[in-house]
Amino acid sequence: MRIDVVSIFPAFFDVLEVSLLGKARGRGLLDIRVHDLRDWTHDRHRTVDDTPYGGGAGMVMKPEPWGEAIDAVRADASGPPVFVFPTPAGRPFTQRAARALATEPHLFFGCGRYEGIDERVFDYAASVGRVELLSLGDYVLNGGEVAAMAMIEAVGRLIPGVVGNPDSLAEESHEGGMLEHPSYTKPASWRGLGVPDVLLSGHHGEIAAWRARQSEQRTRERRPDLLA
Ligand code: 6GU
Repeated sequence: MRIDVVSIFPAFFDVLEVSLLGKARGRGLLDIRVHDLRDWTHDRHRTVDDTPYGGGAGMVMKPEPWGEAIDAVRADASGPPVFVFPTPAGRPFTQRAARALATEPHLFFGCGRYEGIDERVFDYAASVGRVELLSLGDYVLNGGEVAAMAMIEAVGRLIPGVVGNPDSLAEESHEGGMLEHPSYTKPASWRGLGVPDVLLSGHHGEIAAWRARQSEQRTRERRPDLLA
């Protein structure tokens, strides 16, 4: 998969060089290219924002650098990417959304700052490809960078070969519509705290049934919305 990221803070994405995704990049499974939006400005101050039409607080990102960024990435690719714009005004980014994006050969992440990006940028991107406005949740971050990082990690780990053992993907929270069961490892007693007997019993059927009950109970307590 190819991923192009456009941001005025490309350094946010330096950490994509470490851990599982860093390894996947080294192995050629992920081709991640991070770009500075200011490279597509032409004035001395490399301006990317301006005051909002209609008034109001804050600044809005100007459309021209974004248009050039979109065109430059398109010109350098075989087909149109899916354009993802992280924004608290987007549809919820869920595991289902991550699975859908993981099947795409090419994603473009546009990271906005300030009060947002001129709306015409989304209209223009939609005229040349598919556009997804996606939100991590009901709270506000200072810009799209941290949200894009979360989305890139959630999508990247679903690409075949990135996570070593594919079985570990199937059993996670949000893959079966429920939260994952609790996990334990050695020692069997730690600071006076034990491990549920059933996990030490060796009865695979009973273990599976216990885990299923734990998943359901935990989902009922913590995330009743998932069961509704
Ligand atoms: Cl995707 N962007 C920003 N700026 N804030 C957010 C978000 C995204 N998701 C939740 N809060």
